Amino acid sequence: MSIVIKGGTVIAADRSYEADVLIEGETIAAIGAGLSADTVLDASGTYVMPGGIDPHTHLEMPFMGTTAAETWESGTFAALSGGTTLVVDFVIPDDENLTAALDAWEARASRQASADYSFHMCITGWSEPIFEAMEAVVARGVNSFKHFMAYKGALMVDDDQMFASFQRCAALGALPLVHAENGDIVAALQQKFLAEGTRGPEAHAFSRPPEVEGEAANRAIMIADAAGVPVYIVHVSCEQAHEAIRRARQKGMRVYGEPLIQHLTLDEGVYANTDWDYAAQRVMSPPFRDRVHQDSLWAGLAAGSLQVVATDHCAFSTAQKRMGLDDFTRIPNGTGGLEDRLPMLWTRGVETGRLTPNEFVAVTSTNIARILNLYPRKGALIPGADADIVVLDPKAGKTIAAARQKSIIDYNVFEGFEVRGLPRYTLSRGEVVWSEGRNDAPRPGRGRFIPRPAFNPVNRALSTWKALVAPRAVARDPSRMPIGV
Ligand code: DUC
Ligand code: ZN
Ligand code: ZN
Ligand code: ZN
Repeated sequence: MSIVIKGGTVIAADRSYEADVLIEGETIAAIGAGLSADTVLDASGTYVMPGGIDPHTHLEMPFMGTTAAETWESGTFAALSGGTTLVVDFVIPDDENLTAALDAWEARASRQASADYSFHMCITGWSEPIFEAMEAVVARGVNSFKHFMAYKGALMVDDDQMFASFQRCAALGALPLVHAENGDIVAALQQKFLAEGTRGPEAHAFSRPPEVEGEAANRAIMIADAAGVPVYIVHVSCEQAHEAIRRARQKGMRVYGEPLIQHLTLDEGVYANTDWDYAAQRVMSPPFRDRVHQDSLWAGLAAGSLQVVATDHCAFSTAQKRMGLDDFTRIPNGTGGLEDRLPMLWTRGVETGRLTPNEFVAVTSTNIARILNLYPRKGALIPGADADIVVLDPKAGKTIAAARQKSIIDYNVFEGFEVRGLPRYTLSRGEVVWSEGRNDAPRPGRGRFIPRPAFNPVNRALSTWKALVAPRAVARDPSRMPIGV
């Protein structure tokens, strides 16, 4: 069984050209002129791109006394309908048994996912068993570990725990990720606003100003430098954090920054809305910021100081949000975006001239494939790669509406936004899994776990702490060279 995508313009991160794409089985067989196959997909007038990769989701995650309502079934189908073919979800362990948590995530995902998936492991404490378990986790194809610098008393790790874990990542060839917000300051500000009687969603934003994010981003970067390991900062929302990343990269450090489509397009004014539900539905951490910060994030994507656009899809129903009706600190944190990321970024980024189509591909797919060691199986349209493809029609548009979405959430933070750049087709490992009006049902269980092997350890500290981390002699496997995006 072969498929040819005919008559479109192939958009890669580094060039654009007119060509047909031939798919045999699950992979790309050839790209060129005049190709033929059993099935022809008409791509005239469209852009043919590597499927979107969303490296930041929380499907069915237990969090803040409830569980994110978006399931693996609904979330991965929403992803495919919006051109995203791979999600990387965060495993949160209950205790020191990291592999048991990985089993639990894998069980949910394998039964329900219609898109491919991969995992990051969260490090929420530090102990000998966790140190040992990290190696077993890497052996199972999870080469990245996330650290929360916020959520004090719950998920937060402190500096000594983070430094220990970062050193372990360095030795294992794994990539540390951080949620950069100073959890001590957030906790103090939350208490201050509650004590003053400011209990609504607006206080959520007041309690998490850009300074707490900038401080934590700087601290994580310096700790990574001391440990001699690259670091990836999730949901960069403000200039202060972006500035820290820019400065570190300019000094030669491997530091990566990921803005979310929500922070690029929504601003803090949403928290002043007098409709409590409307404001609470938009409570996430970090909160949305003003336009100055949005401009900084857009500039970073164009300049290359920020590399990836994700969603942090962590979607709660309105009923769940109401857990915080009289106390903003109890509103479950999180917003959705999986289904809308590509069209929103196309409309607000490419159509406005802020990003080129090639930059769009880089920040939605290719860069993160390289950073997470998925490349070139994912993130590239080249012979031999998985045929994960989005055929994006720049003229096809819609008005975003919760009433018509694939996500099972009862609202959408982009409600009423006009977007263009919808997928005419989405292919996952050679199968047409979405075509408007035709493939419009989820196929639970067809998604596969995609393992991500460790990198060769980098072990290069630039700071005066260098002596703490003597470089280890490692056998260099050229297929696993360190990331560089
Ligand atoms: N932020 C959120 O808004 N939700 C999930 C976790 C996080 O860090
Ligand atoms: Zn400690
Ligand atoms: Zn986070
Ligand atoms: Zn998150």
